[in-house]
Amino acid sequence: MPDASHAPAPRQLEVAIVGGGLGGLYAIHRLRKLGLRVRAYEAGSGIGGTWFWNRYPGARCDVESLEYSYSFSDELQQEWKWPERYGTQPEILKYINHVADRFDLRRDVQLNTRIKAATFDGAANEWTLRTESGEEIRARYCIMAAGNLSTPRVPDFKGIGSFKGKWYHSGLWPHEGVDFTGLRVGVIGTGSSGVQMIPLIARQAKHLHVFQRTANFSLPARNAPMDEARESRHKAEYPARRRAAYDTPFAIGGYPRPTKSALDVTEEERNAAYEAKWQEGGSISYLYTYTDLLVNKEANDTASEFARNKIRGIVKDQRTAELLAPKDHPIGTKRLCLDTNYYETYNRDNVVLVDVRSAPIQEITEKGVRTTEAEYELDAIVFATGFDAMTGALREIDIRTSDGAVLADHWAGGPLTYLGLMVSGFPNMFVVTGPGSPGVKTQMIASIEQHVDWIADAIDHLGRHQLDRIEPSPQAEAEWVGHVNAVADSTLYPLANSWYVGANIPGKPRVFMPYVGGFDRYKRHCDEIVGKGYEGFTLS
Ligand code: N01
Repeated sequence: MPDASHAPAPRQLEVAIVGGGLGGLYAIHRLRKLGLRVRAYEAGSGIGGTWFWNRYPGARCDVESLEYSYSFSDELQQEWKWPERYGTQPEILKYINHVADRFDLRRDVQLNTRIKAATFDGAANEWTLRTESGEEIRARYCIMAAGNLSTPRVPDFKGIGSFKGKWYHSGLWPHEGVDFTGLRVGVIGTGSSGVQMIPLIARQAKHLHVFQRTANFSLPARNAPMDEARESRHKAEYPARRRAAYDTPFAIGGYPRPTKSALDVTEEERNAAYEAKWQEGGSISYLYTYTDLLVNKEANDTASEFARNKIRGIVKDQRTAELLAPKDHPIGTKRLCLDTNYYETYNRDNVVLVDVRSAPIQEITEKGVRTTEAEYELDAIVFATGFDAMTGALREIDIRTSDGAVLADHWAGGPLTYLGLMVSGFPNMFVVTGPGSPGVKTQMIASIEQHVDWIADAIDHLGRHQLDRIEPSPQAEAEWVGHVNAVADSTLYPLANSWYVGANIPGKPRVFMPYVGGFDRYKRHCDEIVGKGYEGFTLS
């Protein structure tokens, strides 16, 4: 029997942070500046969160590297050199490690530590976190920075245990890499991860079957080595560029705001504009062609059809081209993919697209994948099947309070938050880029910095006023959730079966989770709430 008297005393902190990715690391830096005792707990054996886990071939950020970086230190943004227009996973992980060293963050990150439970003691106003190995950590505040796309999901296919080959998930990629040379490979899933890895796996594998249930729109990334002149110009104007970016819906600068409706111009003019954006590369650029692509179906149809025609022009086999041309959702209402030679890959002799919408996967067999039509013999299967997005990471932690509130119950019908930052009934627990926040619809690091700054200011405010508890009112929370949904309903986003609504997880309540009103509006709103004395929150 373990002797309780020999159990180590719980660690006492002011702020406990769950997650050692971009959010958790910035929280350490920011809160330390307030003189607080903080520590982040990270399940992985290294820092970096999403960029630590997602090591599949071709993993790369779809926001340009000059934008996708921390802005909190001008020295940092001046000294770091991005070699390419879009950062690869190894480059971004190297950057994150550099940041950790430069700001001495590692000493407050505990690796290989998964938080399994978090309980709030209402009398002491204190959270107790419990790790998988039973360690306890006590802290007045808890910051959940556990990521939005950090709970990989392998569909519950019958027979998966019987497969004699090897299988992988994009979000749990082996550190040593995978050599597919000479192998018969199957990739299941054609979201951003699948679209990035398929061209590279096709070049290595003997044969590649791509199992597609739903076609996704993908635009050319037009990746290239960093243009030095552009980099110097950008760096010379970094602070102003960041400010300008924060004044846009996606928190990404450098794209002129559209001024016209797609329906106010001739077809010829429209197609010329889409063509220019297609050649320029990048998703924001394309969606910024006209003001109404995400709010007016008729306008969107023009952009969707242009992209479909591009696919028809690239892919030689017209049956394959039609399968790849998405028709079930307006362009941009699911996360737009960016690719390098994705559609071209289907012109290779060793690549076959299998439509598992019309003939669904029935089971994984010893030999490979069996659909209702055929069995495909494979040596390796890659699941690019996505994540339990936005709520998965918190669902895996047993979060409750001493007066009986359980987060899983509170969120049974879908996640409820105020500003995406806090949950009613769960005082002193903050969430970084959670449901109800614009995070996933923006340049993520901008949202992370804005959220963490807001949280740090709130904690500082409480300290300066000898207060030790903050929580949103149920009414403020309900109004925010209503607003998030009303904003989504005024757009075309709800027309897509995406992970934004939890559609990829069987049984998950269908609720629109991200705030799509724009980073600029959101940031102003958060600031106004502070200006009104933390309106909607109870401070005590
Ligand atoms: O996952 P996804 P992801 N049978 O959920 C299919 C970010 N990200 O890892 O649409 C057959 O988008 C599923 O089909 P369907 C980015 O925000 C960014 O690719 O459900 N197929 C879909 O095709 C992105 O949006 C970057 O019908 C099944 C695919 O698997 C998010 O992460 C790179 C299936 C899952 O697509 C997630 O992207 C990578 C089944 N049972 C990721 N279950 C960049 O920055 C699922 N699928 C570039």
